[in-house]
Amino acid sequence: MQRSCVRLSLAVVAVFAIAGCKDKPSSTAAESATTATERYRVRGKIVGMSAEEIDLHHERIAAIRGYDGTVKPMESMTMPFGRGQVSLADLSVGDVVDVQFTVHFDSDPTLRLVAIVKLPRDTKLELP
Ligand SMILES: [Cu+2]
Repeated sequence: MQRSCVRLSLAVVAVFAIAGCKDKPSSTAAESATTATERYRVRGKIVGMSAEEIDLHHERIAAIRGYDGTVKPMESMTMPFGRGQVSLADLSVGDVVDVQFTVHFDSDPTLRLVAIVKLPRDTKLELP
């Protein structure tokens, strides 16, 4: 089942390539077809940031798929999240946020934000 889905995705990519779809480079289309696009959600506190990423001290994530494909919990930790398509303009260190992100083990940045919502600063987080 899994295998036939991958084959179908590749066939779809091939059709787009043949159709001469110029919206995206073919490598991007292939990547989106083969990379898991599972979306995760977690809350945390911004402890560092640049124009391109935030360092988020996040709460425990109950289930997340790792490099090897297995799904496990991830304990609370600080990790960098690339801004992806999200604007970081209104954010600053110390903000408490609720983020949604995707994971891309085959390209940088590995973690990419797809949504970020600022929470009240006094929101109680479960951070060790
Ligand atoms: Cu983490």
